[in-house]
Amino acid sequence: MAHQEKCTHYRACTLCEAICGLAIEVADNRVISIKGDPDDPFSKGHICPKALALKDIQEDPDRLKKPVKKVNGAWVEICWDEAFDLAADRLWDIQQTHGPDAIGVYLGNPNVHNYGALTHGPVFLRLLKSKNRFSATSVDQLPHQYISYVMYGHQFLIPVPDIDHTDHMIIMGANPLASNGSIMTVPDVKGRLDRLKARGGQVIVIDPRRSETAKKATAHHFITPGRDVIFLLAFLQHLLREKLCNPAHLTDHLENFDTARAAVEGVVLGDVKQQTGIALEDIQRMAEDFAAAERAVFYGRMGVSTNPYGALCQWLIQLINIATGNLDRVGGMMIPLPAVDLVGFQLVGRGGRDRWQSRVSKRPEVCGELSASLMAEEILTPGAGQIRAMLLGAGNPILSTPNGAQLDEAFAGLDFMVALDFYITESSRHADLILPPTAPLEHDHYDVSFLGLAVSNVTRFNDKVIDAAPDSYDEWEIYHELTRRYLRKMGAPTLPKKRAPHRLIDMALSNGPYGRRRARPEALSLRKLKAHPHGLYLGDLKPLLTRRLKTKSGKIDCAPAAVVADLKRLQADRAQWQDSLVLIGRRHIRSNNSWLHNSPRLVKGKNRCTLLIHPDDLEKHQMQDGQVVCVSSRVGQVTVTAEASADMMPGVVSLPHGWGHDRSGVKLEVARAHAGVSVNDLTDETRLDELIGTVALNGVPVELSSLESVEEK
Ligand SMILES: Nc1nc2c(c(=O)[nH]1)N[C@H]1C(S)=C(S)[C@@H](COP(=O)(O)OP(=O)(O)OC[C@H]3O[C@@H](n4cnc5c(=O)[nH]c(N)nc54)[C@H](O)[C@@H]3O)O[C@H]1N2
Ligand SMILES: Nc1nc2c(c(=O)[nH]1)N[C@H]1C(S)=C(S)[C@@H](COP(=O)(O)OP(=O)(O)OC[C@H]3O[C@@H](n4cnc5c(=O)[nH]c(N)nc54)[C@H](O)[C@@H]3O)O[C@H]1N2
Ligand code: SF4
Ligand SMILES: [Mo]
Repeated sequence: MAHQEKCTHYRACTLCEAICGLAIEVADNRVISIKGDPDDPFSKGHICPKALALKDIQEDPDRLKKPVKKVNGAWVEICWDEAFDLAADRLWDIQQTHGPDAIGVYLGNPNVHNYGALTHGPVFLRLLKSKNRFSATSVDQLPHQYISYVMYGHQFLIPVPDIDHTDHMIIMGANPLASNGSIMTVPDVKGRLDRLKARGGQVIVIDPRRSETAKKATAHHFITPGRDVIFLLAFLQHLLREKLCNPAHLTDHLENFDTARAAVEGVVLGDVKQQTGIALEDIQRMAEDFAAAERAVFYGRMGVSTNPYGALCQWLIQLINIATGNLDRVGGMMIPLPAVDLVGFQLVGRGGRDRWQSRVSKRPEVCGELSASLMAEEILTPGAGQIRAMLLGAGNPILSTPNGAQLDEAFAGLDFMVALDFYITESSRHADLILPPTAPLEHDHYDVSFLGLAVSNVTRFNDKVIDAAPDSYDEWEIYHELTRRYLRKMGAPTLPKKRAPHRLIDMALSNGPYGRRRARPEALSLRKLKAHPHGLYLGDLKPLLTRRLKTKSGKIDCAPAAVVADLKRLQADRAQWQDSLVLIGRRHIRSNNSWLHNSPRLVKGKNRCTLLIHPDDLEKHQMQDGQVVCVSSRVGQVTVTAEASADMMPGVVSLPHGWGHDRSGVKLEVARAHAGVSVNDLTDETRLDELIGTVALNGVPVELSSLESVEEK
């Protein structure tokens, strides 16, 4: 092959929500180097260690490039044509025999980072007409979507912190210094928090662990896991009772504010310190400081989302921002206006709840899907409508959803599974057929999801960086082929033509808020974006939520009936609350959920899959730092090294998720050598936010024992 000159491609990173711009040097179709792109107007050169793993994924010998089919327990490469036919035939036959719901679908996190999956996946999934749809949403951001649906009228009208202009930020249950931000697309959060503090602002972190973010903050308070709802009620009650409320510009746009006030004030809190670990006076002082700040924002994420009261928490957080006039205001919580405007262009549904129920335990659908916690019972419980086959799209639910061991058993008994994945993982190893899409750098990219959650209005389109091997399929092409073959089975008279996702983006850009139809002659188009591969800055966030509300009344519903009613559940639960040792999760800057542990450069160094525990708790259990201990919960047990850490709240232990790569049949050589254990072998599929089915991944009651005492039993 003739030697090619080195050239630099500019490309957004798709490995987390921060979507940093990268400058990737390539020669001979190989990545030479990956650096931050200083000319990206949003990320300005920021990069984290994970971005370099894009090269490892590209060159990973374990990455599948051709479809594989399981024959007598062994994987055999087959051609794409045979693979598409096999998938369509099997799914079709199963639906013909057992009905549409016999196929379950689970969609994982990388779908939202891959625009081809978003444009073409839903077309195929609609054909399946299965009510058994699951995704990572119910182990993640579902409370945000649901609360936006009930209060603002659309699941994707999700406000984000205007971090660059605020003077006062409370961060509850998020660790953006490790995660790089979530439901807040914010490259270089560290730099932004530094600037916030440099302008005299306050950053207050509420977290059961003195996290990396807590260490950067001006103040940190330990909170007992799962008790944030009490903190938030105490905070809001103080604002309401001390007349610290002033919704200001929002006043004419609110409905049911007095109902919300009565509901919140009606909760008798009892001993707040005993329930939350934080003194009532401290919470009240925080409320006063928040109300007094010129521009303030209250932000809550994973720790309060994956919590038994996640929806209540997100509702109260919105109310705090509303009551202090900080919603839809510079320096507060604001709505981005993305160039591809899913909400305005009606490209996705508004959301909903309880339009159907799960078969076995009759739990409600929320925002178009069922809780991932129900997957195993829907597979394992016989009867009409039982799931017999699964379509797994970019997900690894055995490591990422609760009671992974039970799901492992359930997947093993399926009649058929097809997985869209380029790895043979803990989950896809159960497939009969794996369809591997191109790797992240091998397809073009427009960030349909995260530009809509960005702390500035920005946009960028990037071409692929590396040419995939001939006869490779992008995610959208896989879905397109599946759609065609399924339609053929259905006897459809015409089949859809191939329409690449970039063409849909071009159309959406033209019709969007910066498009040809609105803003001539400066209009955005795909052509213009292609000419600006570093991305284009479209301006700071502006107040516009009140004009975009999609509720029937056109106002913000401050007291959605189902949410207010859920306070009763909280009241009933409180009587049963016990103080036991509880388990929470954590993320590390060099991890990415379950699927980057095959990158040698990311897993090197000291073992990170350890149980963090306060030294006093170690002593209480007569254990030592570095000892291998047994952690057990209602659903299972794992053995793991204990690591003493004064950063933990006493009574709380922490284990990261996404590990546990030693299951038989996993084809991830590097990950197997750094297997760790899966925290989701401990998380409990029955611990849910009962209102919407989000899994309470945090605050799981656990017991500790030393290995010797386990062996004696
Ligand atoms: N205990 C606990 N559990 C958690 C969490 C927690 O904090 N604690 N976090 C939860 C959260 S927030 C999330 S988002 C979930 C994530 O859970 P999942 O989405 O189920 O799992 P991932 O680990 O992201 O695995 C993604 C899979 O997609 C594959 N993949 C990567 N890119 C692509 C692509 O472009 N196309 C296709 N087809 N496949 C691809 C990878 O190889 C991998 O197998 O985990 C959740 N689970
Ligand atoms: N490096 C890295 N970055 C990632 C990911 C990754 O796996 N690795 N995953 C990405 C994904 S999919 C997501 S959704 C985002 C998530 O990003 P974040 O929302 O920032 O999530 P975490 O980093 O898990 O931080 C959650 C924090 O909540 C705390 N916490 C646990 N339980 C409670 C509780 O009951 N109350 C309170 N107040 N706090 C609690 C934990 O100690 C932890 O510090 O990160 C994304 N970015
Ligand atoms: S912070 Fe996220 S988007 Fe930025 S380089 Fe790291 S992984 Fe990529
Ligand atoms: Mo997530």
